[in-house]
Amino acid sequence: MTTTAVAHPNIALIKYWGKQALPGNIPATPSLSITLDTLSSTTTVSDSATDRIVLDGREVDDPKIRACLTLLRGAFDIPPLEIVSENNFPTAAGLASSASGFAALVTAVNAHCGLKMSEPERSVYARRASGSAARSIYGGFVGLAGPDWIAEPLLTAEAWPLNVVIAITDVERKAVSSSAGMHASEETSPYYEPWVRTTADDYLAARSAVTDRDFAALGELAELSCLKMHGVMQSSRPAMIYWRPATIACMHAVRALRADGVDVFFTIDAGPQVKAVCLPESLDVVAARLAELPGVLTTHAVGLGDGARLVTP
Ligand code: 2P0
Repeated sequence: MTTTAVAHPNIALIKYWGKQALPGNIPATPSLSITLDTLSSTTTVSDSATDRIVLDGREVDDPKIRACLTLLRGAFDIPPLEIVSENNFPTAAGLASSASGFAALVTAVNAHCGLKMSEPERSVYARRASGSAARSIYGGFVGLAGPDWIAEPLLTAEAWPLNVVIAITDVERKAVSSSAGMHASEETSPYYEPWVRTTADDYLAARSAVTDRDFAALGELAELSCLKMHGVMQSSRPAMIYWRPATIACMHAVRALRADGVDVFFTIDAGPQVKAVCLPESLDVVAARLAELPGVLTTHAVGLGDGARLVTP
């Protein structure tokens, strides 16, 4: 018997960067994300003589997946498993494959082994594997905030169907993992403390903007959160400078489009790609403008999608 689950990556509009000095991979900052459609991780779990992990066709010994299984086995009786996971987007492209991967893994193991976990419980195990994965349990707009740090669905994809144009500006794998980068920021950035202190207000304002479907307010907060996070990254030792010339060109292009009355804003994660979030009527003009910029290698236009779910009965 095999069990298959699918989950999508999410993009944080209010960013998670930094962890609390507590066990359980607890973020230092609340975050608010949109779950995408089209891009997905598909994870199939089956019984096996020993644990076996196959990622995108290659058998791997992935310490984060092992740690996730160990954590689940601390609470549940789980036999040795074969885990086969495929992303339909390049892992190297900086599109948060750990978020969709762990949301799909926890969902598949939960069903396969009859663990009977609720969505909030799955969100906690996904978060402990990778903070952003907590959010991919749900679709649409999702919050992740204290005191419990369990993801919370805020608005469905259908309720506010935004689009995202992802501009790929570099396909090299990132040099520093997010966990290591966050640790460097916690230890060395003079802006880390004010970053953490001010994120709660950004989160609450963004939450209201989502509830009110106020695109301009959400966009202003999202760009602010993105640039503040990159300010922390760039002021860490060693500095994390994720932007390429094309990354900056995309930011200016988005701002120029907005000055011309197009509803669009940008966000950038721990990598060089730019995600331009727009209303459906602006999708074509945003995609065309970003695609023509020098240094933009490819663009992907996607919509908002659903949470992690089973694809087998
Ligand atoms: C986010 N990022 O909110 C932020 C913005 C990257 C930049 O969550 O250490 O891979 O596994 O909990 O989830 C990436 O961090 O970190 C991330 P871990 P994760 O989407």
